[in-house]
Amino acid sequence: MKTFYTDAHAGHAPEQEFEGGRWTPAVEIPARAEAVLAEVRARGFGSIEPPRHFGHVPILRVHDAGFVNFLSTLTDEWRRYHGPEADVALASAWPGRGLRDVPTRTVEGQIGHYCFDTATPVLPGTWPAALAAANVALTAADALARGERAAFALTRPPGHHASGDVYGGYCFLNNAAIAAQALTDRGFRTAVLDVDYHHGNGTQTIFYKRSDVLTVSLHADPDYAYPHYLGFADERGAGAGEGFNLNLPLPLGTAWDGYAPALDAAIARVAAHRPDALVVSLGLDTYAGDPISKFKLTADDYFRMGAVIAGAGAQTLFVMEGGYAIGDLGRIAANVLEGFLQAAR
Ligand code: OKP
Ligand code: ZN
Repeated sequence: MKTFYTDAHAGHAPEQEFEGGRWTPAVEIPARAEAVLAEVRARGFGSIEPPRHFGHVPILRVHDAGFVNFLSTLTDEWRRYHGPEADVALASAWPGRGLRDVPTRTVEGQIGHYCFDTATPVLPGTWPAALAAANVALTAADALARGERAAFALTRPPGHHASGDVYGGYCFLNNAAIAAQALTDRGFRTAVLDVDYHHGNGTQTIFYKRSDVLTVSLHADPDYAYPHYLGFADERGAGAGEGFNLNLPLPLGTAWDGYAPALDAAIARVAAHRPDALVVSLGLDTYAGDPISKFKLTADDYFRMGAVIAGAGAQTLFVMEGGYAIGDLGRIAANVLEGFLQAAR
């Protein structure tokens, strides 16, 4: 299995995030991807290749042009408003209920329209890094189109919280959705399986009214976990997409005994869709040692996860999402890939 990677992600290196009423050390940092890269290289799964550049067209298949324009010019506009030294763009106000969600002339009004939380600082290097991650995912998708059984897009920043026109949750461009759309555009019947601890609200929203791309997610119940406002079991898709979104919210403290039956149900739904391509949003924050999450999977459980995913029988694109236990992150990511490869042969 090839891995696709570029060090361009390191341009997005937040020092702090605003969460829980205070500035805390950022957890979505370059060391995450570097740890995974080192372990994937050490295990020798296959070559590690740089992305090619696909331009804005495949990104605009998923994201709104105004949103892409806003993100790509945000630092410039932020500095115009807050002064040349300002390098952390973060919303201070949102168009909540009763207010008018209108396009305003200045960045302070626009940022609350395009962002949904305070945990996602935009720095001068953020847009190039986000663009590079989308290109990593697109290059890996192209490997599937060329016939590869599987590929690993080692992306950061992650993507699954970003919808067509809203960013947040450390995510800017939805790498997995962009890849899933590119595969669909090349004639693949496509499903997305999201195993990140947090519900992939962006991915769900992007495909919610469509039956061509199935979206399935296992995650911490939004009743107690971020992103709080989406990811409940009764969200099944709408219109033509009715029945093509499956949420499997899980309780606090879920370990493999509770996780495995839900993963089996998820894979059964995926297999019933008969996809040619399966895009896996590979979040690794379900790990017992994760600093921001409350599930209890062990390092060995990730071999099992990879093997179960192979059972879907589709060409599989792993796209990295969250996972913050940096000391073990490489090992658990590689365990998924190794479990998959052993079961898929
Ligand atoms: C991104 B990904 C919990 C605060 C959560 C944002 C989490 C974003 C997760 N106390 N803050 O899905 O791993
Ligand atoms: Zn997560």
